[in-house]
Amino acid sequence: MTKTNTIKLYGSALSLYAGRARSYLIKAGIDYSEVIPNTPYYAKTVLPKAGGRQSMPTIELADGTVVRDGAAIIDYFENTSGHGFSPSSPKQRILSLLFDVIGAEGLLRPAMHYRWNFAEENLKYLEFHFESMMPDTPDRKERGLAAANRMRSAAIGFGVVPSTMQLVETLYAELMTKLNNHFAQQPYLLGGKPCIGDFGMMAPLYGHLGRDPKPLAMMQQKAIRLFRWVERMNRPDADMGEFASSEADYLPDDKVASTLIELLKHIAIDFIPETRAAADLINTWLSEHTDLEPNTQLPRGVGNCEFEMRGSKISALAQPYRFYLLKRVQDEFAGLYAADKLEVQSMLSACNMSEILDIKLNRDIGRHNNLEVWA
Ligand SMILES: N[C@@H](CCC(=O)N[C@@H](CS)C(=O)NCC(=O)O)C(=O)O
Repeated sequence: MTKTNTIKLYGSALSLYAGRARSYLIKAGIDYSEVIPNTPYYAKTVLPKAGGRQSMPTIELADGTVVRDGAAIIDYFENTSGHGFSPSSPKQRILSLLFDVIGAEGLLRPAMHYRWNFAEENLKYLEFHFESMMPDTPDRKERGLAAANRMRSAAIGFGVVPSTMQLVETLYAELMTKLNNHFAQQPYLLGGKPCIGDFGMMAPLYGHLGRDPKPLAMMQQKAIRLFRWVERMNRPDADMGEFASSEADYLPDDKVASTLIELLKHIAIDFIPETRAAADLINTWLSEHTDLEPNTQLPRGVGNCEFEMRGSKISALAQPYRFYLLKRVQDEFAGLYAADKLEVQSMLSACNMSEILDIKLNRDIGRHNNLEVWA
């Protein structure tokens, strides 16, 4: 039975971004009910308060307040409950926010590839879920199929095409190994407790890569420790029985595991060139759109940027939202003491990630009416 008077999470089991908010709600012990946003009530009452943008996750509080966007949802609860999932020391704070960007925006290629390009393993499963997301009308099946087809073609925009598939697979196999190595040493990214970055990483690693049949089987067979992290992230307790130490807290003294540095070095292979190319393209676009009024909604993408990695050319949608999240890392860095800045710089340089502090858009992004907007 759906509980009344609790928080409603509008999402779907299949949704990449809903997986991030759901995991947070579970770990924070917040009572919630998950509902698919396909009802007349949602359309009439919730959607207008969500800036008119139908995106999952969106939450509705008992008093009718609506918060749309995964980062905003987590911010809302962090702000009202004392920042329980934000570490307090400099390197760990930076990494927590950086993994949030990487999870939300940086792993879309493997997430889309292993969902959409394995029909034999995934198709029936996807059809069921897309149909379930549609209102219960006689044409539910057709509408589900149409929505699935729209998503399949949108996925190509992130840069997975026949000529890049092999590279996407190779990089993902290496990523699984690096993640697996880390989660063999530590239950969560920063030790015995999840941080904001863990929730960000749940976006691609649960809804798609840790749940769709094809990549789930791969993860269970090739990266058991990573699979356990995914499972752990959806459980209310720390769920780390296989680790000898049971300290449910971040590593002491701002320590960062060496396995995390190795992981970031690998992620930098495409994250850095893509971030640089996307910023260039969006900044050019901004210079051609100087008449945008403040509070104009951000477009999802402004066109495709091109970059090279491991000798292959990739063309991928340049999304301003990546820079909305990245600015949070940069703002955090700007507020550090000089000595802490040096420590953070040396850590980022060891992972080939130094540039993330400098790559910026020429116009700030804010939030208005539950939408990300140009400031
Ligand atoms: N920035 C948003 C993105 C949410 C998002 O794109 N969700 C997908 C499902 S995983 C969706 O609802 N897409 C439909 C749309 O954006 O119109 C967040 O982090 O919550």
